[in-house]
Amino acid sequence: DSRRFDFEAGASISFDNRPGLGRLFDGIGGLSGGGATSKLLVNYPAKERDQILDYLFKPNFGASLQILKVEIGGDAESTDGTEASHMHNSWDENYQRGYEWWLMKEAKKRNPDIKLYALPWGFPGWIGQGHRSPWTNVNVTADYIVRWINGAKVHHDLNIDFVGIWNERMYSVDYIKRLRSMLDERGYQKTLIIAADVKWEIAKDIESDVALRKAVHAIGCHYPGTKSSATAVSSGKQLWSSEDYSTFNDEVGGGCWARILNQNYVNGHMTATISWNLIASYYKGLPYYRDGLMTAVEPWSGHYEVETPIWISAHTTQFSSIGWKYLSHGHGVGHLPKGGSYVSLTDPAVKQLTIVIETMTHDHSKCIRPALPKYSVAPQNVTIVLAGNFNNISQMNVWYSKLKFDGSKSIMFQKQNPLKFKDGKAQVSLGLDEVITLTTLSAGQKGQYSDPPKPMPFPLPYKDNFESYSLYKEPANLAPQTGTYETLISNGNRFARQMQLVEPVRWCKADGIDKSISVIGNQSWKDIYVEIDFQLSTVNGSKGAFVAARVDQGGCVAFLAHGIFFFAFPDKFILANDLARVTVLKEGPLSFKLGEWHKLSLLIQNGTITGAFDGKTVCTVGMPRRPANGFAAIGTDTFGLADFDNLYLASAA
Ligand code: 147
Repeated sequence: DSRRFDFEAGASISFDNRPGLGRLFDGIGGLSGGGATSKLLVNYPAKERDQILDYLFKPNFGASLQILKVEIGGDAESTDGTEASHMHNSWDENYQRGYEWWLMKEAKKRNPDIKLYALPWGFPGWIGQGHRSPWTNVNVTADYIVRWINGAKVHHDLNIDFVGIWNERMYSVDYIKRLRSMLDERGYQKTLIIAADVKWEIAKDIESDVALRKAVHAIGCHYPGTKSSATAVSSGKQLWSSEDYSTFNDEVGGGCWARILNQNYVNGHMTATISWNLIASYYKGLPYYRDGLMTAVEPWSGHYEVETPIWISAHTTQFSSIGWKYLSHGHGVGHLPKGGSYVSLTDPAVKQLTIVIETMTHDHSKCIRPALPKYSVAPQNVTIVLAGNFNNISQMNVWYSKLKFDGSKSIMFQKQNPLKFKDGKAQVSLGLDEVITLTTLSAGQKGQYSDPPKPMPFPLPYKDNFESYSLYKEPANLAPQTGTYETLISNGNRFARQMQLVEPVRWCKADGIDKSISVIGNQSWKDIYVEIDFQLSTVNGSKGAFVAARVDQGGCVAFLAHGIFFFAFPDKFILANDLARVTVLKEGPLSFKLGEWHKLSLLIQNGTITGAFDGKTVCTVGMPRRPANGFAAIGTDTFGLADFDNLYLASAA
């Protein structure tokens, strides 16, 4: 092995198409949903919102993503909130809800070639037909999903390229086959199935079932830790890391993303990697704060942060296209002698060449999961040898990043002098925690807008009469954790209605309770005043409504939230220390009718809780020790229709 002898001068790694190319490249993407991860992005000021969307989607500008994966809303909590279903009930169909339609259109405006991929987490209750599974009647579920795909086309002119099965839950082989046949029957032959967004287990089923093999386009695995199963590799299917990353987006997050973008192919033959999530646009205090490619949590100020994973993405996305191919292992793809990895990609004509090298150290590139086995990386010199079609390349453009952990500023996606090749050879010197792209392409740009506005806390006082929203949209800043809220109009007045009638087919593993809750504001609030007008519907109504403060949690465990909850029922009020009302602080009489508007307010100030109904105090109670702080919230006692209007929040500090 000649490499042993010139090791000091630098081991050689060669890039050669002659032994044959590797797999087709399917792209790098981001995931909006699973759930409500883009919630706060929607009502950003137009200028900053457009800038953010450019950083995510605009080609040759920022992350320049090649795939956008979205949740098919299911009216169920799916991590940071619920996303609205297009069919709350079997008799209902509506394609104007939520924000994923809008997001897909914004992505397509910027990059018409971006691929769209959709996947459900939870489902509305009626899909389960009395069971906690979407597989009770696979025809019903396939119809529900194909309607969504058809709605995308008919109402938004969006072609959905890929559709998944059931996020991280057991798939049904019968369903997958039925989904395929129904897509074909309804003209969606081009919408391809990715299965099954769990681990690699479906590879075994595909091995033994020809019809399933035909139905499935690619195998999607979550958090593969850069590895795939032998059965998956030999299945002949494209392999995707269809959800990955989910790591705090500081420098370590950037390191994680750099390592897995390369090594998912090097170790696992995966040809697409999708970040959960696309953009961290959910309140601090909800699960997995900042686990996105960038952060935008202040629609009121317009402040946002472009984080390291944006520029790490750019190293691959700005110099590759879906339909390019990786070079083959050992001839342009592999591990570096002293640690780190490299991949390379070429266009269909095998003329262009893009090489991405990463040297992420262990502790600076840990992802949330799975555990990262120990390994070491040392600085090294490497001789790049270009062979075959690439032998006559005389220079390559160089893009460089170095993640810093010593307090100094990281260097992100910096264009450097081209690397000159002599007889197809050039030396590169590699340090630690670096990403280097060498490319024959001359496009590429580090997009830059002037600094966004300064950060600001959630503004108080805050008023929302819901008049500014389009019909069926979710009110801004109210983040539903269970239940689903949308803007409706009656006698010229817009208000928010809780729409969900029955328990969903949950995605969350915990059982939950049948109350709905939307949180708003700031999880660090202590003393606060919260006011809402509400009415309980005479038909399919919820049994009661509440306002709350100091709500300490959301997400899959929202039903366990503690806080101060002030419930109104037609015949009584209940003040409770938790959403489930395990601890009741005070109860008393109240009298009102269904189908009438009333005002409910809650004040927490100087250790005292005051609850009022239609402006009259009905209870005054000492504030219990816990919780010390939390969100404001509104909600319903049971699923069922209830209307809300004139939300008002004010400081009581
Ligand atoms: C994933 C979900 O698919 C996402 O919606 C989001 O919740 C994300 C947050 O990291 O996690 O679900 C997983 C939850 C737990 C594991 C893997 C994925 N796990 O423990 O291995």
